[in-house]
Amino acid sequence: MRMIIAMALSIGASIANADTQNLTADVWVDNWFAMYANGELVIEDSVSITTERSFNAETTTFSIETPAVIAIVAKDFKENDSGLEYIGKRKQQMGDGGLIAQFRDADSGKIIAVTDDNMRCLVVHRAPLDVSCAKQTNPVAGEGACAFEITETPSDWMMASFDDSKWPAATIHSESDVSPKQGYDRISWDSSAQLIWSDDLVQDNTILCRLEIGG
Ligand SMILES: [Ca+2]
Ligand SMILES: [Ca+2]
Repeated sequence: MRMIIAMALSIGASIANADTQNLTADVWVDNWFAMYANGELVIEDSVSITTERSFNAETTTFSIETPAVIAIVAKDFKENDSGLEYIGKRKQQMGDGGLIAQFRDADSGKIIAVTDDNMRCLVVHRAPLDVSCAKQTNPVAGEGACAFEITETPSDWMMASFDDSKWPAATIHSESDVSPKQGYDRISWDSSAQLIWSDDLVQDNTILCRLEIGG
């Protein structure tokens, strides 16, 4: 009996030692994202990626054990693997992406983490490989200028244990380059939170990004 009590006490102590934190996240992505915390899905953008013009911010509160890894898959809208949007219309274009997020302590409001170039992002969909594709009258995904490049998404890329040391650093982009649309102005962004993407806002359509909190 004494042993059982001792075990229960030690389990209780280990739970108390884990640093659980309630975070409120603001996330804005052109056009769509899903966010994981320590491998668990926290939120998916409420506006489907199949919506051509989907600009919206999401705010959510969740609890994590720190140190933690936040993983975000971000997608610029594309009509097909050519990477183009408004295909066949006067506005036919490549479209661009953009991502910003901030994480506050849900109780104190203190900023805990933000998107910036300390993050690492891997490009997993790039198209068109030649920008002249956007000028073609009949652009066909995978043909000529409209070739695309898909990089396999590692199955465990969102796990805290995943080694992202070979991924490139995220690139900070200016507000004027991203020209963030609806939803962005609804959030009071901390001055440290940066708009990020890979180094190419236009041709890189899907990126996987990781951010460490604490530790
Ligand atoms: Ca876009
Ligand atoms: Ca694009």
